This record gives sequence, structure tokens and C-alpha cells, in this order.
Amino acid sequence: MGVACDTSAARLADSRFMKAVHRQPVDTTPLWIMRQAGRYLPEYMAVRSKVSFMELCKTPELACEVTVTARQVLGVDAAILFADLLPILEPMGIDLEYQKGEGPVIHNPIRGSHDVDRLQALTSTESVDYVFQAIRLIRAALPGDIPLIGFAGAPFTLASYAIEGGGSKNYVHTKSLMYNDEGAWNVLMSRLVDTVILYLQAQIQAGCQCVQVFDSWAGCLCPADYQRYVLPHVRRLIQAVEPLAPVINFLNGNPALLSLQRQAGGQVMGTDWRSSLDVAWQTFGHDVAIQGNMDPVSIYADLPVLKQRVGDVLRLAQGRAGHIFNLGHGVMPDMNPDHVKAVVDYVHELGRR
Ligand code: 1CP
Repeated sequence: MGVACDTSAARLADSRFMKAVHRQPVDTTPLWIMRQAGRYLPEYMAVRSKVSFMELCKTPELACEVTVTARQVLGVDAAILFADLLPILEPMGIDLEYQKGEGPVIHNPIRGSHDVDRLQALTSTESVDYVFQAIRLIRAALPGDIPLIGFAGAPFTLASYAIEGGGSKNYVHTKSLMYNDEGAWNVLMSRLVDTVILYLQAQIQAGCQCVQVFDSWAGCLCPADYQRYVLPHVRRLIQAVEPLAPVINFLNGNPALLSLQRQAGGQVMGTDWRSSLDVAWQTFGHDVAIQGNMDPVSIYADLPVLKQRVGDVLRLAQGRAGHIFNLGHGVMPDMNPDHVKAVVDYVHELGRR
């Protein structure tokens, strides 16, 4: 048993993806694709057409099936757990619904300091046990050399959903709470961080080799606001998780935040396409791995153009150890799956050392 475990852990540590996480040399650039199991993929829709999105998230066998199938159909170097950022908010006191074609809706948003006490930190992750059941099934079903990435929302991104009640353009309610009542804001952020720490630690214990923290919407902040209201919370989160497994710190939408993102921590910096990869890497420092960063809209281009655009990103990485190729943000539902598959082949071909 001990020997078998050692061997399987060694195979995972020796995978292209984990080597790149640790900035070790690889035979070719590893990649995975944000939202790789999503609506663009017929294999996903075949499962999704029979159940609601929430049912899919909460049925471990189905979550396992869509995770493993997407990984396999694409031939990417890592799987990402099928789940979503927001279900962790439910046991904290949030009334969450995914409406057809609309994305997530929260029926009882936190609308001011007097509401903050409605959001309670979890002291146990039992209420989301379906996630850890899925992880155990996925780990058992994946090939032995394919790591599994777990994930959670970063505290600002989760707070923005809890406060706005859904997606947002200007984050008026979120920023108003932040500016008007910093004490209440810090209480809210601390509860989210306490909860996400437990959640990510349990994901790692259930079998994830690495976790990604999605700060999808923190790009709406200016550097001074990110530094004051967000960075200390993200840093505490990452510091508590990284002793167990490497963290990919993904921040979307604002190149002015790169150096602060680095200060918040993470063994890998996930970045979008708005800065060129060489400049981003120089700003982060070459003592950290980088994940990214092709503009997802490139997928709509004709294949020869798409191949050039993949090559452009790889050229900027200069074959340096510690590059994980990804899109700068998720795949969109109307993208051609053959183009997504082509990206995988181009990266493996053009990234060869
Ligand atoms: O109808 C459907 O089938 C739902 C579409 C869908 C899917 C496939 C949603 C609703 N979530 C997901 C899965 C998902 N979401 C994964 C796992 C699958 C994979 O990556 O292969 C992950 C990692 C996420 C993360 C997620 N959810 C983010 C961060 C990534 C990003 O895009 O920045 C965000 C912001 C969400 C919220 C969310 N969930 C779903 C939608 C449509 C949205 C975005 C809504 C909005 O714009 O606010």
C-alpha cells in the first residue's frame, strides 16, 4: 500500500503540469483550458441536457464524468474539478440559483453592513461533501500521470457575487460597502477566507494535486484599493493553503495589479491576455511560474491564424521552465470544439524543447 501510494504520488509529481508548477524542465509546454468542461463541448451537453447545472455539480458520478471526459477528449495535461465558484456560499447562508441562460442569481444579497452577519463562516465542510466525493471518484478515474486541479473563488470575487446578487458591471454595491464600512468589509472578507481555507484544504486532502484561486473580477479595482481591501485577505488564504499544495493565483482584467498579485502569493501566477506574457513574467519575477495567456477570442480565428497566435504566446515564454499555457479567461459556449482541440496540439507541437 505504502509503495503503491509512493509510486502514484511520484508519477503525478513527475507529470508535465506539476513539473512546470515547480519550474522544472519539461519535454513540451503543458496546458489546460479554463472552463474546459463547458457548454461548447458536445460531450458536456450530452450530460447537461439531462440535469440542471446545480444537479450536475451535486452528483459526484456526473461531475466525475464531465471532468474526466473533457480532459480526455482534449488531451490536456491536467483535469480541473467540475464545480462552480458559488455553491460554497449556500451553506454560509446565501440563497443561490442558476437561471436558464442567465448565470448565477442570489435571492438574498448582502446589501450593507447590517447584512454582513447573515453570512456565516463554515466550521465544517460536511455540507459540500459532494465536492470531495467527486474528487475521490475523479482521482480514481484519471490516468496516473494526470494531475487534478481543485479551485475556489478568491474572497473579492465571492464577495462581489454575494453583494451584487449576480454578475455585475460596475460593482457599485460591493465598492460602496468596502468604502463606507471598512470594518464590516473586513469581517465579510475574513469569513470568506476562513471558509475557503477549509474548503481548499479538504479538496487537497480528497486528492487534488494543485488548486487555483479565481479572482475573476478583482480587476475592477485600482491598485491602491486592491492593496488595502483585498491583498491581505488573499495573502492569508494562500499562506494557509500552500503548505498542503501549490496554489495558482489567477487574477483577471487589470495589468496594473500584476506586482500586487505577486505580493499576495501563489506558486503560479495566472494572468489574462491584456499584458504580453514576457512583460507580465518580468513584472512577477522569473522566480515564479506563470499560467496563460492567449486571448480566448483567438479560438474564433481560422486555424492557421490560431496556430500563429499560439506560437506568439510560446515565443514570449522563450521555453523558460515554469510556463503553463492556458487562455487568459474561460472558453465560451459557442466556440468550435475542434479549434479548442487544435490549440492543444499546437501547444504540444510548438512548445517542444
Ligand atoms: O449551464 C451550464 O451548463 C452552466 C455553465 C457553467 C459551467 C460549465 C457555469 C455557470 N459554471 C461552470 C463550470 C465552472 N465554473 C468550472 C469547472 C469547469 C471547467 O473549468 O472545466 C469552473 C472552474 C468555474 C469557475 C467560475 N464560475 C468562474 C471563474 C472563472 C471565470 O470565468 O472567471 C466564475 C466567474 C463562475 C461563475 C459562473 N458560473 C456559471 C456562470 C455562467 C458564471 C459566470 C457568470 C458571470 O458572468 O457572472
